[in-house]
Amino acid sequence: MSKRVETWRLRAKFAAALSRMYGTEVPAYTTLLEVSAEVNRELGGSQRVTGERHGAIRVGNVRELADVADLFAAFGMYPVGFYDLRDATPPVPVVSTAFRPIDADQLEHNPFRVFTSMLATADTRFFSPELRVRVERFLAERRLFDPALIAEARCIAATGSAEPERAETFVAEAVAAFALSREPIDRGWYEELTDVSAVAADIAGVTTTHINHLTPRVLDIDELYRRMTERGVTMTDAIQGPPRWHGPDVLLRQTSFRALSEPRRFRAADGSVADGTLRVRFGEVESRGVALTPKGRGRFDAAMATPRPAKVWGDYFPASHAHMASAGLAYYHGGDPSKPVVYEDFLPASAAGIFRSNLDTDAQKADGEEDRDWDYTADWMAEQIGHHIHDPYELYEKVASS
Ligand code: OOG
Ligand code: NI
Repeated sequence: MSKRVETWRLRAKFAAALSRMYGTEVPAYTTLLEVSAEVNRELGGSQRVTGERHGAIRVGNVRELADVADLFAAFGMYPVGFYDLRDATPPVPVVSTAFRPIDADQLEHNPFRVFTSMLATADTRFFSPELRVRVERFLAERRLFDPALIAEARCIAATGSAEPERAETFVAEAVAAFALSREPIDRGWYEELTDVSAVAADIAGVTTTHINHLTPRVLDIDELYRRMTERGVTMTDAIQGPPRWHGPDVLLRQTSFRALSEPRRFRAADGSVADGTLRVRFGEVESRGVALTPKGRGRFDAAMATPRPAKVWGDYFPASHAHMASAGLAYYHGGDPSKPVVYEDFLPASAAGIFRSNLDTDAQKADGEEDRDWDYTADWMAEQIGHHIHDPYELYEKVASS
């Protein structure tokens, strides 16, 4: 009998196959991969860093999110953290989690992660009760994933491995679920949602989901920014997250560029179908630093809240890992300051910035509706999708002590 394929191998295949698909869909992504690999090579990047990616997807409701959770569990990716992007300025009408491996050895094998957002249709600031009903009906009628694919994912997750004969097709079918669709888009519906929020249109204006971006990790994001600009790719104006400085890099720094318009087909009210374009996807690159403890994160948030974080960074953070460790600001493997624990998660303010960098318009609040539906919480989401949502700090504690 041939050997079963473990979840981490499935995850590595899934990440690689998504990357190949996205490269054919968004050519600028290939340029980004080339430049990132070049920078990493020059800086002696490890195997893990060069193959590392995160993706982003967006879904419409908890049923779809539950399917995503079941599907990703087959790849050893579990929901970690809860991000409420409605809190951002300006707000984005989604709540999110990130699916990723959670154990140190699994992260070492392949750390692929997917930031996954769900449309907050219950938030009356964005959706009038009448529009909410129509959006929810539209979402209830579509099916993002073949039930057979989800059933198979559940089996794989339960056993922790797949039959070798099925592994390739399982991965291929999972990847296909995130391809950009050629289905005609109902123009009137898409435009109505765009008036509320471009994100709402991207999520609920179409009958499928798609990879929104795939992001390589680079060791020097400032250098990458320079080289992409040299190649004529216009990056969005800023690098999101903490400033560059001479001390240890913390958490996550990211930057993005807008993808070009992509051809899509639209159906008009009279039923006729015509070619058009949409500009919803983009390129992004990230560099990752050390994971901060709650105490370190408190300092981070305070520094980021100042008008010029770069100017005051040294008032908030010591300039060496040894001092970071002794002050209890960051996680280190076995407490050894030469072994920082990599930050594996995301930053809500940056995530909202990434969403925004890609939109022509911000979300419009519904007139006179200042009420907010507070029901979206991590516990609520966990219960709805039937999966525990891990607390990132607990995971870092565990990784640091293992
Ligand atoms: C997700 C944006 C968040 C990141 O890297 O912070 C994100 C999205 O645009 O769907 O991917
Ligand atoms: Ni991203």
